[in-house]
Amino acid sequence: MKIGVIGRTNVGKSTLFKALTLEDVQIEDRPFTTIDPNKGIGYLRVKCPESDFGVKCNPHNAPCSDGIRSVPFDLIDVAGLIEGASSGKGLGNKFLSDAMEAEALIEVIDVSGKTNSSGLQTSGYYPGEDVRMVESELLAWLDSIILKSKFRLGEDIALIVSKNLSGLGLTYEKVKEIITRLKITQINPETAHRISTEIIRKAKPIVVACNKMDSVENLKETMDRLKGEFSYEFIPCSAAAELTLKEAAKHGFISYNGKEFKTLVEPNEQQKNALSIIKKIIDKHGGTGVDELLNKLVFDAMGYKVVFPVEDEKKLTDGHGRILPDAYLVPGDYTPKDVAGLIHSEIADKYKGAIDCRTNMKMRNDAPVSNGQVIKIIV
Ligand SMILES: Nc1nc2c(ncn2[C@@H]2O[C@H](COP(=O)(O)OP(=O)(O)OP(=O)(O)O)[C@@H](O)[C@H]2O)c(=O)[nH]1
Ligand SMILES: [Mg+2]
Repeated sequence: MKIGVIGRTNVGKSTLFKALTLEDVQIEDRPFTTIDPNKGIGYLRVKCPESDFGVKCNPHNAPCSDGIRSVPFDLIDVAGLIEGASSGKGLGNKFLSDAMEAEALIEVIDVSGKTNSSGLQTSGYYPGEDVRMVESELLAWLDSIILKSKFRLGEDIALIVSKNLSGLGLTYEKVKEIITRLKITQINPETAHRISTEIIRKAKPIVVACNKMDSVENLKETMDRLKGEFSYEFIPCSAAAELTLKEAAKHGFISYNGKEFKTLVEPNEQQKNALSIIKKIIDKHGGTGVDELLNKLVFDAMGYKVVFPVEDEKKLTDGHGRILPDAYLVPGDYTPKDVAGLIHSEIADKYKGAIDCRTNMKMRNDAPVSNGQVIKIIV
């Protein structure tokens, strides 16, 4: 599963990317710091089923700390968008195809209003302007791709359009469904725009990260205005606070479970100040907002689930004796056989059924797996 990070320049996209991946990427207070895309593995925190079974897990693909599993997914952070990108301004929009390969997008805005439309410092800027701009640039970019679809009378429009959009992870079936529903029989600027709008609204879930919430006084006012004006999900967050906590935890100074942190080593004065500022932010907002952002996107908007496949349904181990070794993010309609295919195509070929390890009952082969399910594939 892949998520793309997009947004106006200098709003904190790379900071969020770094907070989720801990990759060493460039972060600076100036426009267009990122030029080439940053790609890495991000982690989503979910409850480990170990306590439900009274065992201690021995993770392989998804590390566990204090009963919280960090489940991996692909993440890509791209260059900043500015007005007119679709007609070549700034860094243009070629990098958008990298981000739009992702199944879903996090759009970052600076909710503090301290970054203007050129990515420079200001005050009182309304970030809804960015939401509007990003949407119109995405639409203009999609329109231009769809308008490249040349077909003769009688040809399947969906087939031609979906070929042009194939890099965006949109299947023929999805494009066909959109074109049929919108009753589109020809491609022109007006129909192309209707298809683009439908893709942005329905086929590519977007959640807006209202970043830099640590640096804003009128958060509620801005959030209310954004929610009143747009139909996106808006989540306040502080990527910088999340990054500081993740790095401190990585170096063993603190333990951090996504909600609260505990100091493990006596901090120096500078660290003490930084942690006390972050504690105030966390106490005020109930966290850094980053977990909530990911949960909203992955579970609510994308409808994904986490599954824990095992080989031995009694010991909950894999072939190497590791307890609850893996956690996978899967689309909501995945059946046990689809999960088998994720582990290995050979396992899918030999698939004979699956067992729900909580109930010890055989699972239905045609029903989707449930979120948090521990399953044994019978081969
Ligand atoms: N106060 C505050 N500052 C932040 C936060 N996140 C990022 N910043 C700052 O915002 C500036 C830009 O951060 P980047 O992550 O480089 O932003 P970007 O969107 O990737 O920028 P470009 O790649 O240039 O488009 C840096 O000075 C960050 O330290 C946050 O949560 N709070
Ligand atoms: Mg960047």
